[in-house]
Amino acid sequence: MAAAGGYYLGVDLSTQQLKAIAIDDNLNVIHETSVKFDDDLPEFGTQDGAHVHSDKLTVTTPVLLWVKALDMLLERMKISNFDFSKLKSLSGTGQQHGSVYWKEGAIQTLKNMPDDRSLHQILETSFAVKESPIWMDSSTTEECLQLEKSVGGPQNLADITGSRAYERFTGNQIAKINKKNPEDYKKTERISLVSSFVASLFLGDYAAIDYSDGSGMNLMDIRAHNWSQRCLDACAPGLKEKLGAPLPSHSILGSVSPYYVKRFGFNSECKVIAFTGDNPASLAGMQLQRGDIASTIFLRLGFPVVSMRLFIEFFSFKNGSLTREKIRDESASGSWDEFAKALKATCPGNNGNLGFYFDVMEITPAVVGIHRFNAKNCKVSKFPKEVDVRAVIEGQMLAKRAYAEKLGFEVLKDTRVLATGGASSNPDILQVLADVFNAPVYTRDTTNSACLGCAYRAKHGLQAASGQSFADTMKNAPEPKVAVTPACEVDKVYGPMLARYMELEKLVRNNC
Ligand code: 5FX
Repeated sequence: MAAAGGYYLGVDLSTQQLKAIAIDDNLNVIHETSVKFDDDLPEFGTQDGAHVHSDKLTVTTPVLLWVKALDMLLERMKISNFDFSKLKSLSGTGQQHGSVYWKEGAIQTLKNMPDDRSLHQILETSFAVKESPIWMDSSTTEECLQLEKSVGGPQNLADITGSRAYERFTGNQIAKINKKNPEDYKKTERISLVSSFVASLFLGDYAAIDYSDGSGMNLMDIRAHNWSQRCLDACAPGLKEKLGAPLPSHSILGSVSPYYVKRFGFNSECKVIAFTGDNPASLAGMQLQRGDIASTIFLRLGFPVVSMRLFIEFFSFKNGSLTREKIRDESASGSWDEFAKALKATCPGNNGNLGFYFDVMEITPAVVGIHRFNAKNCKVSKFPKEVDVRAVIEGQMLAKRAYAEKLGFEVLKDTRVLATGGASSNPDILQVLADVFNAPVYTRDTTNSACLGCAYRAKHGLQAASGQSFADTMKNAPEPKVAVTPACEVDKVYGPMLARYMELEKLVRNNC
């Protein structure tokens, strides 16, 4: 068990930024740093952390951007006098499904990193594929159909892996690379997920993929907790060796590479705990209890892995914060204050006006475009500005509730909605969330629950070795606080509106 007085680090490589949160032994946050890809690393020319290719379906991020971001993050921590020597362990998380292709020989480079050079300089030639496919990619429909066919249909694939084939899932992305760029695939000695890639950088060795993130690849037999040979064979040759064996999410992978000890003053005993996907990490950060709802993903604890995957599937929306920002720019002069004024100037239910704002192809429903309806259910091309603002927020919240209910979720008397992510610091948006769910919304001090969750997981990883559960580790953690409560009688508005939302969604789906 870890002695008192240590620090634990969580690292989160999300779509738009790399972030670190350190906590002390009492689980208090003692340090936060971030690197924003577009602003801090403009030389890579990303927009919102990604390159959207001309077909509008292929979405990638340069892998060296991620490497350089880690250099920058650690330098920033060093400049702010963060005491790396007190770190007992670290863990982390990454956007799910994205993949990194290590070139033949990269393992030797990783194991022998000279401390007088940046990671970016050391690893410049270590990747067979320079642009990593990420979760926003939807270019692999052909590969999905092929994979489902090879195992006897979508249901069979779901029985094995927990999900039907999805374009962004890693197996289909790997199949595309093998088909379109077979030379790159051949040159690849190891494939990491975004999460296990960052773990590898800290470890100075290839890090195992954890069971949880591995279940978002369309490749894992989720009951056997191992790769399904049928799925591997359907995607690309020799894949098992390139993936390495998956491990439980609390596994200690080893100590940090001597590179970090010499360059930043890490403790040589600092352990690297397996990294995982951002959605499972968020659950750890939010400390969900049975019956709670989390606002970025919706989950009731206590489900087996199959259902958990299904829940994450249903509650991953591509059109979230970026779509809200777009409407803020178009209808609220690019200002959150104006956006808040517009929300306050309109009433719950928006006088019957309702909108679907899918700036990019949504995951569920698979629809793109902006679809606005007036109170008579007639499609209109525009709303007045303040109506547009309320419509985008109500539409997003109604979608969350509608999909939660589809899976059997019921709002009970003691239901709490736990909000995380950027919008959780905006009380006016939270008010709509509370009203649509007719339940109080709770928030934590940090908006990044995935990163915080990994700082908690880092601590738990050390304690798990002596049999402690995650709940044991968390027993003295600060509780989330009530941020807003629902307005009176608001369920009378949103109850009927939810039914209308589902009807209109059907219409939009059929018309697209
Ligand atoms: C989950 O399946 C998703 O695709 C997204 O939530 C990504 O994990 C976002 F990073």
